[in-house]
Parts: sequence; structure tokens; C-alpha cells
Amino acid sequence: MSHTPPAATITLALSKGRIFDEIMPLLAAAGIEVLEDPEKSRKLILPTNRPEVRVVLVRASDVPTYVQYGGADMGVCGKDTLIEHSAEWGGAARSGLYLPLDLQIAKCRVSVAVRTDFDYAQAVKKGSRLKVATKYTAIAREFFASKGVHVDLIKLYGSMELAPLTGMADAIVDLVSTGNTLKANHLMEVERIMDISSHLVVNQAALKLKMAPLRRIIDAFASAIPAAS
Ligand code: PRT
Ligand code: MG
Repeated sequence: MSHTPPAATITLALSKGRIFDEIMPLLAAAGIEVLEDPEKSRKLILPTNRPEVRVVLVRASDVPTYVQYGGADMGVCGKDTLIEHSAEWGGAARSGLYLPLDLQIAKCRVSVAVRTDFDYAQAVKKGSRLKVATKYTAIAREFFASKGVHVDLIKLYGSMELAPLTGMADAIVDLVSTGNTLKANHLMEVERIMDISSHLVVNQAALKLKMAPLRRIIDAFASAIPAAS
């Protein structure tokens, strides 16, 4: 059985969890209802109430890749993910991604955090070389370069909190929402690098080929975006 969709099909790439949960009201505003619960189903392609619209479930960090290569026409991912993806491609435009909307969902911030017993201000003042563990190397590199702080970046794919606790790093650059995860691990936020929310990402070629249906979805999302807070 082939899974290649008919030409008029619109494929939306989403990740499970907070983005999936928070995009549901915007999809509803566009008249789209996902027919299966991704937490219960093992399916990676989910049907919707609209025969021409389907959802593919991918890792959050794979959303820009699926959209760039046309595995999906559009997708939703965090600005953190977009910045890191774009850094690999020399900019969002060069990767063929069009970013029409900040959806104002899945909000958090990217911050620097250290152990509560680490004197970050003093280390920066002294001009010490900092070991920084992060999944967000592009964001971290740019941030510390702009401050003139020398860093050795250690790339991690998860559980950044562990790096300072094991002595592997002096600091981490990670996403923070409530701050509870930092607190539970005896870490503290010492700098806020940037605010993050999720964006709609559209494949530029798909936008030309499927202009009308994609525009309708973009416009419906635009009018249903939660008020900025
Ligand atoms: O696992 P994979 O590498 O594929 O992706 P992911 O882990 O980044 O996916 P997911 O679903 O966890 O996050 C998707 C997107 O949600 C992120 O790219 C962010 O844009 C956004 N988002 C919003 C968050 C958070 N809030 C958030 N709190 N992503 C992650 N967190 C994590 C954070 O990394 C930390 O471990 O939650 C923890 C902190 O939360 P607090 O509330 O304890 O501060
Ligand atoms: Mg995660």
C-alpha cells in the first residue's frame, strides 16, 4: 500500500506533547479536527475530519527538516528549534522555509543556568572560560559571543540539568518555563537569553503549488492566535 498522498493533500507536521496540545484550538479555528489521540495511537500519520488534510507526527527538532524537504507542507515548532535549524542552513530563507506566523503557543524562554553554589557573575567578571552544556549551540554561541564571554560548548541532546551537577559543565543553556526543573536540580537561572514561542513553518514551493488551501489555513490560524501576554 502506498502512503504517497494525492497532489491536493495538505500535510501538517507536528510533535506530540505541548505543541500538539496547544495547536488544537488553532486547528479547530481552521475547521480541522484530528481524529486520533497521538498519545493513544501508534500511528504516525493521523487523519483529520477534512479528507484532504493529514497530520504527521515527528520529533520537535525534525519539524523544520520535514517541511524543508517537502515531507510536510507546513509544520509547527519552537523558535529555539528554528534558530538551530536555520544556523545549519545559513538562514531560514535559504532552507526554503517561510515563517508567516508567530502562533504565541508553547511559550518559554532560553536561559543560562548554573548550580546555586556557582558564582556566575564573578566568573564572567574575571573573564574565565566557561564550559557550557546545551542542545542550543547556535543560540548559546551567539549569546556568549555578543557578551564577549569565552565558552567551550558541550553539545547535549537532553537532560542538560545533569551537566553542572556532574561537574561536566559550569553552566547550561536550556529552555525554562516554570523554573521547577531547575529548582528541583539545585540550579538557578542567571540570564534570560530570549523569549520563545512556536511558529508556523511553511514550505515555499508548496505555498506556490497549493496557495489557496494553505492561505486559508494560515489566515484561520492568524485570526485565532491567542493575544500576546
Ligand atoms: O525531544 P525532541 O528533541 O524531539 O524535542 P523537544 O524535547 O524539544 O520537544 P518538546 O515537545 O519537549 O518541546 C517542543 C517545544 O516546546 C520546544 O522546542 C519549545 O519551543 C517549547 N517549550 C515550551 C518547551 C518548554 N516550554 C519546556 N518547558 N520545551 C521544553 N521544555 C522543557 C525544558 O527543556 C526543561 O527540561 O521543560 C523543562 C523545563 O520546564 P519547567 O516548567 O520546569 O521550567
Ligand atoms: Mg522534550
